[in-house]
Amino acid sequence: MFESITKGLEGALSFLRGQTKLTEKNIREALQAVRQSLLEADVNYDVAQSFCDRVARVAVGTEVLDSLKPFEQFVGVVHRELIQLMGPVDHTLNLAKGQVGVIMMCGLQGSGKTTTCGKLAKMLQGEGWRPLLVAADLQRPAAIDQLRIIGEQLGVPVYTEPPTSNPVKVCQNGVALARKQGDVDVVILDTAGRLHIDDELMQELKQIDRTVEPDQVLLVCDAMTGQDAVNSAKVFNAALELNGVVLTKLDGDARGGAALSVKSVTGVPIKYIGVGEQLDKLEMFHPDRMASRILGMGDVLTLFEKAQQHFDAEQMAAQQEKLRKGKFTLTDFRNQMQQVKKLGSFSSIMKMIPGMGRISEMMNDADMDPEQDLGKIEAIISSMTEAERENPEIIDISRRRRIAAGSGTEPSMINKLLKEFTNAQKMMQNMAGQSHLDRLRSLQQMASMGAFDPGAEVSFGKNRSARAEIDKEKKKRQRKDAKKQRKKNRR
Ligand SMILES: Nc1nc2c(ncn2[C@@H]2O[C@H](COP(=O)(O)OP(=O)(O)OP(=O)(O)O)[C@@H](O)[C@H]2O)c(=O)[nH]1
Ligand SMILES: [Mg+2]
Repeated sequence: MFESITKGLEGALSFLRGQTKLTEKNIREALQAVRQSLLEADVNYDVAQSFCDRVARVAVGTEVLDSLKPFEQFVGVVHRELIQLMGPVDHTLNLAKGQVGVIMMCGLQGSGKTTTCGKLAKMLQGEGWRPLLVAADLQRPAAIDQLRIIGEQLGVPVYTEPPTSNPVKVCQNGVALARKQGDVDVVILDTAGRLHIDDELMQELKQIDRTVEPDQVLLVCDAMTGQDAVNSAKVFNAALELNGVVLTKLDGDARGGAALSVKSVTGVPIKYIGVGEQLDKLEMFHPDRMASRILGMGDVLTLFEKAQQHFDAEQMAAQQEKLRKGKFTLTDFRNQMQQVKKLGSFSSIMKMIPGMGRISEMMNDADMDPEQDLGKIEAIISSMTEAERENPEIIDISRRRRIAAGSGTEPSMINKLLKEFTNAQKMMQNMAGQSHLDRLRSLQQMASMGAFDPGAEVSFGKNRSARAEIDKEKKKRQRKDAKKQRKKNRR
């Protein structure tokens, strides 16, 4: 998501790295590069222009803070203005318990309407609502079956009529049925798409809007189509007074043009974003988090929420307890790996951690495949007996050979894994013994090394490792503390 615009902005902003002061001249030069990278990302021309004008006004007028470098100060302004551009936050669907809310989905062909109907039903279901899906796309006979299958997957009812019926009638009948039966509190209408905006489609949608009076009309836009998505949003909004946009396929959108322009051009907020084909790949849109992602600053909040949704709380608590008692085994190691895997691919997780997006890219460039490595580790642990997982020290040469054969790896890899595991075990035991304050201090030290600054040159691998850097900091602090103590004792 947004790889190319992130790279473009990084390049544009790095111009300010070597500067000691923000001046009108260097701000102007940096902004020229920012504007160029926005246009390359397919951001609407007027939007890019007025964005840069605003950043210039704010940056020039900003008081120079001694504590911030010019680069940091400027990135701060760009971050805030990006949030302004995409915001404010608006996830409201105006549903109320005891009433039947109606959400109408519309959009061009293939934009992701039907899939998004399913994703939204799943999300609402998770929040305790009882959805009904209505198949009002009678253009393609297969569309009805597509929605029916999605409904079956989710255990959500789907209202259908034969393809010879009329879409307006289907919507009216579906909503009437929901009101009568009383076991549904939100109806989601899946309407037909067209290759291009045409009058017939608009008339059909307007008629549904007038007769059914949905509480929400949401436009589904394919982010990959950039400015075309924004232009179609303008036309749909003129005809239907949209309540919001769902921007789909952001997982494949490297440029970000639609995400950055849609609100500004149409005045309609982005409410949700689609980040994958599966039905759980719908997220609420947070302009601040999106701005952080675009600037390569990560998105820890989304990662945290995902973890809360996907992690098995009981299992985690049990593992914490084992950790505390110093009983962390290979079985726990595998369990944790499996839990983390539920969050998504390795590279998608890395991108959400500040400063890590780059590292993941570097791994890709170096042809490293963490996904494959993790798969191998899992295979190795699964090829061990229960006793071996609990007491890895019993793994001798012949056991090692057996495990390697069972997992399709080499005995040397088993050695490596056991060594890594012993290190991880030690580290975890240390962490478990640390107070909250100590853990915070470790984080602070990492931050001071630039680990959370997207542009900082964090040394890793070939140079001094992050661990050594932390140890050095720790020793320095200890020496300082000891000196203080000696001084105190002398008094
Ligand atoms: N990668 C990705 N693919 C998506 C996303 N949303 C939808 N798709 C895919 O886009 C294609 C079209 O999705 P549909 O839901 O059938 O689109 P539609 O708007 O209902 O299409 P019509 O009914 O033909 O107008 C499918 O292959 C979906 O799996 C998303 O957020 N990310
Ligand atoms: Mg469809």
